[in-house]
Amino acid sequence: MQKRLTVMRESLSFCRMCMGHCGVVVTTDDEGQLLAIRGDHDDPQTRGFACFKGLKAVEAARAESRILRPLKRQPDGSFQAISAEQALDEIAAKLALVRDAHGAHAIGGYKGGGGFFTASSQPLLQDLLARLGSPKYFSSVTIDQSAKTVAAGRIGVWPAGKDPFARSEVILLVGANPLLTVSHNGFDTRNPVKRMKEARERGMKVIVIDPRETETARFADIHLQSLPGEDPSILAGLLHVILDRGWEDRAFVAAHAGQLEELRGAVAPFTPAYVAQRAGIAADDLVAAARLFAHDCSRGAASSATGPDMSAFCNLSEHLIEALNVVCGRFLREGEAIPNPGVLLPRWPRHAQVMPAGRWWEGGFRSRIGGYGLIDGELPTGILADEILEPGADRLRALIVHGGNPASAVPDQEKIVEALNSLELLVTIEPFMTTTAQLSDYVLPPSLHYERPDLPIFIYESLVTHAPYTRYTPAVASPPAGAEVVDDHLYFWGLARRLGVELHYMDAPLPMDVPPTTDEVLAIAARHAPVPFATLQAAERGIYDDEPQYVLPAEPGNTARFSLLPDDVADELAQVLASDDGGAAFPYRMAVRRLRDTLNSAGRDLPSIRARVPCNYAYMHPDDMAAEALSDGEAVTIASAHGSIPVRVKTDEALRPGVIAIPHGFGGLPGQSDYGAQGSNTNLLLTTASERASINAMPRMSGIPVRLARDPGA
Ligand SMILES: Nc1nc2c(c(=O)[nH]1)N[C@H]1C(S)=C(S)[C@@H](COP(=O)(O)OP(=O)(O)OC[C@H]3O[C@@H](n4cnc5c(=O)[nH]c(N)nc54)[C@H](O)[C@@H]3O)O[C@H]1N2
Ligand SMILES: Nc1nc2c(c(=O)[nH]1)N[C@H]1C(S)=C(S)[C@@H](COP(=O)(O)OP(=O)(O)OC[C@H]3O[C@@H](n4cnc5c(=O)[nH]c(N)nc54)[C@H](O)[C@@H]3O)O[C@H]1N2
Ligand code: SF4
Ligand SMILES: [Mo]
Repeated sequence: MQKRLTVMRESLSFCRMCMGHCGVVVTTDDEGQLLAIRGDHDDPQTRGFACFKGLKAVEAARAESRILRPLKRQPDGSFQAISAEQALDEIAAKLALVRDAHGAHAIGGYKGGGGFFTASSQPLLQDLLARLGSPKYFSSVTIDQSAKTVAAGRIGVWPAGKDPFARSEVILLVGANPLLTVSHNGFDTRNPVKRMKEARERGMKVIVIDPRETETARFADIHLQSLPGEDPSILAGLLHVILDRGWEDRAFVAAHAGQLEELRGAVAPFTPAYVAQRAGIAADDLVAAARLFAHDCSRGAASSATGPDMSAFCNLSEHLIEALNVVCGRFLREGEAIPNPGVLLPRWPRHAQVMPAGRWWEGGFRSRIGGYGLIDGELPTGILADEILEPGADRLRALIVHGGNPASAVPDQEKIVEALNSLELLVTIEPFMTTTAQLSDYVLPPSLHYERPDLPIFIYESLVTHAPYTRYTPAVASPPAGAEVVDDHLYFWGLARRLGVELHYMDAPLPMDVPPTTDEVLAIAARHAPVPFATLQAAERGIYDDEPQYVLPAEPGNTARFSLLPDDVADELAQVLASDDGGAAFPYRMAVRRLRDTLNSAGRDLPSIRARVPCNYAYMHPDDMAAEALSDGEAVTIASAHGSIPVRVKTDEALRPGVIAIPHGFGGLPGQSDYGAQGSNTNLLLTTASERASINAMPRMSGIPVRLARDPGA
């Protein structure tokens, strides 16, 4: 028998699993099937970097567990493959019934990370709901870092942006590990280890506030290894020291900030001694951090990631981080070049002036649940379960999930799963049988990233890409033979057409007679690019926008100011002073942390990822392990005031004593989870009832008081 010759083809593309957007070289066979992926050493942005989980895209595309045809749940709970046309007909008919019986408000949607990283479809769930007349749009953003939006809405915005990473003498990172997560708006994450080394070589100082000596903290000049949940005190303490010693940027504050004296008064109780005792750090280190940031250096901003934004008083922490930047004047000034003024997004004039606090959530739709308003056009996911469960005319009865896994990702897993189970219709656009897919009436499988043309996550381009750069990728691989998968946007288009509404991509109406190709949609996304779409498509490793944009002088007569201490912020600071640590019943604090080889709950079906990370460990400092007489791998139960989970413990010398760090995204459905095979879901320890933040309903997800018990069954 003659051996069949396989023609291999190499194409350039970029990974779209996380903000890293690593440039890669993809190898496919003569049928377009993925054979291999490697980092592209000639990529101008990421210079060869690519991570383990990103490179597992080959395995994901060809996985046995990948869903290749639309699935419909049967009365016995099993799933049957049906055609996409049948699935869309049935889903649209059911949505129409719900709309006719209960109004459009009964239909909602939740978008997760998979939906955000699909440029041709990322705004479409929200648009479909808006066209139907429903404000019930939720996303993973409000169980992530929406505190940043709240802070901007309470303190104000400097449209020119903060001091860029490349020009910083110092950066202050609060609860962020960009060297591992390749994700951060104050750090250059294009090959982050390389960028950190280069920045250190040019002399940039690094201050880190984190309970763990993370991959990032290892580069720090000062590491405040604090207890989780104490950022409000630490940040108020830094402001206290700075204002007390007169290290603020007086000219900037005089010109652009209001309520400095009120802020000074409010942070006065947060003396170094008080903060040290609360946060478990040395008072001298706090003063040293304030000195390095505010006195010794004059450029470079404070920024954060999930650590403070998932802990109690998240909105206050973010406010204080921004207050540090305001008080120290860490913003681009008139005449300076903006690192990435927007390549795909339209440019707009950036004046050296403040856009005053907008408090956008105070106008517009308000939920009957807690009176919460919209954060950046979204309802907070912290109330999603209540929106479904709470009886009443406005009850949510049908939910479309786009590239997300709320059954695993949303705090208080029991409650969110009960809510998802009680829906009249749950539809999930998702390539794998996630916990959410298991609960769904229909699962609609999309093509995976190398199988579709795409752009980077351009809605955040100025934050993510620290250069005026963008790129396009064509589809470089084909879905497996026989697969009935389409690019995500076609599912939204198919539903919109059947429901008789005209779908828009951003502001542009999509043709509703013939389904738009992915490139047609991307051309709309790229309509503001400096080159025609065809030129962008032809540029294999992307394009730069050579036209610099400079910060303009303030507009004449502009007197807008940052609000350093609005009343609600003052109230929250007072509440911090009155708060305690959970008491002796809960001697440890649980902290969030992420793992290098997994991305939230995604990829858990892949054998190679399972082999590396079979379950999530509870990481503890060796002293705590010794005090509890525990050794690596021993089974314990971790309990909060809300729930408990089984886990195995593992020593982590990088952690501070008193803290237990457990990664999220593991475990199956409540009651059906096998720890050894799946790990445990930390959202069973959390509640969305009593520990929801004001304004964005952010549940407390880190700094949770917990106790540990030996597992009697182990
Ligand atoms: N306890 C606790 N809970 C947390 C967190 C925590 O730290 N602790 N972190 C929170 C954070 S920051 C986030 S962002 C959320 C994440 O919340 P989600 O985004 O809801 O959860 P993921 O597990 O990231 O799910 C993404 C899904 O997208 C799918 N997907 C991948 N590619 C595509 C695609 O091309 N199209 C489609 N349609 N789907 C695709 C993946 O298979 C995966 O199932 O979780 C939050 N939950
Ligand atoms: N490998 C990998 N990369 C990812 C992800 C992943 O799951 N895996 N997820 C992606 C997503 S959705 C997101 S949102 C980003 C998140 O990106 P990061 O926020 O950088 O994620 P973490 O590694 O969890 O870093 C949070 C840090 O906060 C610390 N911390 C915990 N509690 C507190 C606290 O109360 N205060 C302070 N100061 N620190 C605290 C933790 O020790 C940890 O080092 O990462 C993205 N990238
Ligand atoms: S860091 Fe990993 S997951 Fe993120 S874009 Fe790069 S290869 Fe993909
Ligand atoms: Mo996230």
